[in-house]
Amino acid sequence: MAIVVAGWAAASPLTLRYPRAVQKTGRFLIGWAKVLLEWRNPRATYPEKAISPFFWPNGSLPTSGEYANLRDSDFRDYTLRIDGLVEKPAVLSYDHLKAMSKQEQITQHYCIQGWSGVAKWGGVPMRDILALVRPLPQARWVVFYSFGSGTEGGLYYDAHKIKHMRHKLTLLAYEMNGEPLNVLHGAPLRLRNELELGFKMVKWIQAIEFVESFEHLGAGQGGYNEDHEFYGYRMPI
Ligand SMILES: Nc1nc2c(c(=O)[nH]1)N[C@H]1C(S)=C(S)[C@@H](COP(=O)(O)O)O[C@H]1N2
Ligand SMILES: [Mo]
Repeated sequence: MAIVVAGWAAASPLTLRYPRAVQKTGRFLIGWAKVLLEWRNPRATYPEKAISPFFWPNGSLPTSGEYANLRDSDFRDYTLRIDGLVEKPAVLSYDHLKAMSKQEQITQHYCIQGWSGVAKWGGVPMRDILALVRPLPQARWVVFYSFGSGTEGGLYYDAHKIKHMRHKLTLLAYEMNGEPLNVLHGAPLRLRNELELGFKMVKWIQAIEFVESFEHLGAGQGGYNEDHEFYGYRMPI
């Protein structure tokens, strides 16, 4: 412990000064190992009795008038825009999404801060969305844009590997524990990608874009927390 604390104290002046370089060095040193970890499926589903009585919330709620109006009319007028590198861009209404075939799963959510929680999620599998919009061969990443901002301002977003969107547990969830998803946990729609950590599961989704690379978005690191908190863009559990 003493060695770890001493090493941390000695390195901090440098790591605080050059966080982006530390982020890139980390990716170089262990990024490949994280890719290997994505091959393993997490212990995916749990029984009803495992559902957590309290599920910790995280993130800043959207503050825009647009979001407030949608929320006040129970998301009746909500539409999800899906575009970018796809054959058939789409704008799907809340009713349309709920009329698509629903999938339910009980899974564990892991936040990088160290807490976790089990909940039942219900929604539209991303593979069905892919079948609808038909991504072009160049599409490698799928970017989820929120209605909400991150803690330091600027739109919250995150990019996901397209392969993960075909995973059987990747969901656009509109239900949590059998109830319509509440505002705190991401209404009307939030992502579940059970292969990744919590910060990648964008809440209050307003649009989805298929891209070849994410370098032109934000600070170019693949997501809000990757840009602002220097996290890696792949965070397998
Ligand atoms: N739009 C948006 N989505 C977000 C966040 C956020 O700040 N803004 N926080 C993320 C983090 S760090 C976690 S752990 C989960 C928390 O989901 P929960 O509030 O349903 O527990 O949401 C993720 N999605
Ligand atoms: Mo998190």
